[in-house]
Amino acid sequence: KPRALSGIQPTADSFHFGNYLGALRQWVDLQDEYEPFFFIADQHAITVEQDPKVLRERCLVSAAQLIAMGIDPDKSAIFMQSHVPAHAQLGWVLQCLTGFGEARRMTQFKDKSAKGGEGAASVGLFTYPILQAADILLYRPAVVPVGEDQRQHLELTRDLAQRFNHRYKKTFRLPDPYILKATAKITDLQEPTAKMSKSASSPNGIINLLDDPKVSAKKIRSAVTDSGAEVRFDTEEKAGVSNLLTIYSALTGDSIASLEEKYEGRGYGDFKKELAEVVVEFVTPFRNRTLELLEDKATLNQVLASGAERAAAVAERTLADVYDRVGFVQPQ
Ligand code: AQP
Repeated sequence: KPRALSGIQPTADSFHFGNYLGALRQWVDLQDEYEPFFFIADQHAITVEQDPKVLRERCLVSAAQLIAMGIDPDKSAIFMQSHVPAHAQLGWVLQCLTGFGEARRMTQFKDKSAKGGEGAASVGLFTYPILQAADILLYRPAVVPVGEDQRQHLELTRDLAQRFNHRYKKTFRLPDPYILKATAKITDLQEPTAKMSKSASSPNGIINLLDDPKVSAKKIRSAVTDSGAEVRFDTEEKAGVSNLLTIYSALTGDSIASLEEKYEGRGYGDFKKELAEVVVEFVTPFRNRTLELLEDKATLNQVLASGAERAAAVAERTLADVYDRVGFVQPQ
């Protein structure tokens, strides 16, 4: 089977609808067709300051959420990035292959360092896309399921793979991003042209999977729409309504067209109220399952240990090839 690989940062108390609909749902769907490797990017998390106690807790909550949403530890290797040292080791080799100007062009660094100024950002935040390239290339995956915001990093990954293959010997597979157009960018409920993001200005713009379902329902009901009254998909004129339609369609499997028809002649109030019910129906069992899984930390840790073992077996083989090809002496 071809492999699939992706990761997610454990940097919030809960994953949000952007993470879920943009990427994580695809992880679940790809499990049968691909050999999947899914990791929690704790090393990426510390590119910005983290409270160690909170980070450790969030790592386990992240693992529990992945399992609760349907990532099956028997099918998929679920692991912590830091448990597989080959990520950081290949990251170094790839850093030596990356141009400074090339790294500078990454828009996410520009965005994320904008607040405190470039001088205040860590070097790790700057080189993070290169570590991400290592995360991916180690597993020689065919596809990397991510949201639209990761497209540029995937392009860098392909460039670095190609450069290495060309300079040394064909070692890496050029991975394709797996981005579902319909849900590639879920937007903020209060600011419907911006990406739904944990660093959003208002918590009311984000639906967290682990929030109290009543709170999520309220956030949907108070989502920003427009002064019109027609439930119609139009990202230019009706960004808010379009985003809600996207979420509605993704959660129910109903097509956008059928939803437009369903709400024809009815106002936004009805539409939002019924979407809120759909959301509650989705998040309630998810949240209960996650909390249940968190009661048995020993089992969670065991899933992570066996995931890391499976991942390391693949990653170490790739790293050995890389070390050999760049001219390192093999330890005897
Ligand atoms: N709004 C979104 N729409 C679609 N996909 C999204 N992803 C994130 N936000 C959206 C996808 O989720 C996966 C995990 O992303 P991450 O671990 O890099 O988390 P993130 O991008 O740091 O999440 P945030 O909330 O967007 O954080 P900040 O505020 O730090 O930028 C990725 O596949 C991503 O594409």
